[in-house]
Order: sequence, then C-alpha cells, then structure tokens
Amino acid sequence: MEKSLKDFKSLLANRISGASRVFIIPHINVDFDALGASVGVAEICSHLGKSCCIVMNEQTNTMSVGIRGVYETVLKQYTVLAPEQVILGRKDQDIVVMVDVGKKNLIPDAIREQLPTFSRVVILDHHKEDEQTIQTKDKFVNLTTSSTCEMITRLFKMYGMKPNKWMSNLLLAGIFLDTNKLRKNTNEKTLEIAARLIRCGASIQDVNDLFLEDFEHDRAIQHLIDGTEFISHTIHSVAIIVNSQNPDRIYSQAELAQAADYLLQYKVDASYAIGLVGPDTIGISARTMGGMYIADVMHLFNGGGNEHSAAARVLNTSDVELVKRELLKVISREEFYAVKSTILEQEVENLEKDSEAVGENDFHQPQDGTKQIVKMKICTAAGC
Ligand SMILES: [Mn+2]
Repeated sequence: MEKSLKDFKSLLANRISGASRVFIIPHINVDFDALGASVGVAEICSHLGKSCCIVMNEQTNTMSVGIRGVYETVLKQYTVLAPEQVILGRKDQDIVVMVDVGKKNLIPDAIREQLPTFSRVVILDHHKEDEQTIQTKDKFVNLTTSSTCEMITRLFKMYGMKPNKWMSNLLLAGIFLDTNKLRKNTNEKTLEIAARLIRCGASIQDVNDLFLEDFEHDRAIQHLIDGTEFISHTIHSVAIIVNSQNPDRIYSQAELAQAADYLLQYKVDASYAIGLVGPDTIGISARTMGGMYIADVMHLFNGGGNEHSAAARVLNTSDVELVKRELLKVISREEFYAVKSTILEQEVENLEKDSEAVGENDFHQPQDGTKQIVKMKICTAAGC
C-alpha cells in the first residue's frame, strides 16, 4: 500500500534515531530542490539529536550565481563531506537518506559502490521510478508533489519545526524551481506550503533574487533558445531547442533545463533542449505543462523524470543533430500525448510505420512491446 507522508514521518524519525550517523545524499548537479531538501533533512537530524553530514562535491564554476551562493553557505554552515571521504570511519548503523533522487546513476560513484554497506537506505523523492531506482522499503516517493522541498516543509510541520528565514527562502526556491515559479505542477497544497514558508520569513523578492542570472549565463541560454524549432504534429506542437549554429558548445544540464522551461510560456505540449554537456555526452532536458508524457519519452533515452520535468543523457556521441532526429521520431508517436488526436490516428500510425521502416536499425523491440533506442549508449541525466 502507498505510504502517506505521515507514515513516512514516523519511519524517517525511527530510522534517524536508530542510526549511528546519517549521510544525506542529494543528486549530483545539485539544484535548489536537492540542496533545500538536504539542509531540511540535516535540520530534522539535529532536531532528533543525531549527527549527520551532507555528501556532495560539486563544481561551482558552472553554477549560476544564486545556486553557487546557497551551495557555499551550506558548505560553511553544515557538515559536508566529499563522496570519497564517506568510507572513512564508517560505523555499523550508519544510514543513507537520499533526497530528490532515488536512482543509482544520479548519485556519486563512491556512494553507489558503498550503498550495500549501510544499514538502511531511505529515499525521499518525487521522480518516477525505473530500473535504475534503488530498491528499499524505506521510501516516500510521490510524483504529484511539486518538489522535495514541499515534502520537507510538510515534514517540518509534522515534527513541530519552524524553518528560519534563510531556510524558508531556500525551501521556497526549491518549490519555485520545480514548478517554474508556481506555473506548473502546482496545486492548492503547494500554494498552502508556499504561504507557510512566507509566514516563516521567506520573501518572494529574496527567492526571485536567487534566480537572477549573470549576463553571460543568460546570454548562453537566450542564444540556445534562438535555435528553437516548433514542430507541429497532428493537433500537437512541440518545441525542440538545438544550437545548430554552434553545436560544439558545452552547456550545463541546468542551462538546458532553463531553456526548456523558458519555452513553456508558448503554446506547446512539451519542450526539449538538446546540447552537449561534456565532450562526448549530450544532454536532453524536457519540460511540459502536462500535455506530453515526457518521462516516458526520456525513458526511451534511458533517462527519466516526472510528469512535468524529465531529462536524459546520451553517452559516446557529440552529434546533437542525430539525437534531435531520434527525438523527432519519438515525438511523432501519438501515445506520448495526453490528449490524443483520434481523427488522424490512423494517418499517424501509417507515418510511424514509414519512419520505422527507414530507421529500423535505430530500434529494437523488447518483449514488453515498448521501443527503446539502443543505437547509442545512454544514461539518465543528473537532476532534470
Ligand atoms: Mn526536485
């Protein structure tokens, strides 16, 4: 049976209380949601009188100003260990609490290798599970909650804790990030939680300031957006962003995500930003207001996500146009849209048959009937 957050509140308290130490693991390429949730769990640990540390070691030079500032504050104010340091002085009853992540390919290698040596692995997340997801009974995963920071704020309330002003701003920043500033994946509960954080001292102005860009960073995103192509397909419209002018430019996954987010202000079922994120790795970031099953689309590229945000990484290639062509084939499939075009369905099926005939080497047909692209070695992107 599905666990309620109330059940999870007791479970988390039990697991933390029974632990020697708690290692808090956010996903790699931390964002406001992962940082806010990490700090939130650290506060819950100290509320329960338990020592803990946050495990991360991120490159700050590719971070935008807001996240870099928060990251540096966390380094100063909390115990933070690099993943490689966790192996030292380990105790039998040490546990791991993973926040905003449940997949083994989105946590540092050094932690993944050591996972079996921890007495418990607890997961607090809002992303869809797949074959990369770590198996544990100690979890709360809810895809309809806006963000991990929303879950943390609700847990704080249940534990009788009140976040200070700095933390309220950070938790609200996590919610803002994952809801595109309350424009998507937002319901009455999300707004109530946002209001609660404002009562605890969060300021919309402060949070907006955390999202301020430096000029160069913003130019990079706007330049990427200049490469947008709007693809019309039956009753659907999808925006795909590729920097065809300068395909060798390397972006951060966060920049791709921001570009995809930006496109949601237009009438599209979904937006996808494709770009190099390493010399031989291509990132895809997908966003939707709910018109398209983007987590399923990204799953075909071995990525994943939730109803509104998803991502994937394509390894061992630097050909962004090739990835775009693969994506174009996938988005022509009616099954990935929430509202189906029934009149044209047959026509689409025929089109699909044609396109599959042309590109049949790109697909294989597993037993379960789903199609997966196997031509390229691919893995899930960190965060979405
Ligand atoms: Mn999140």
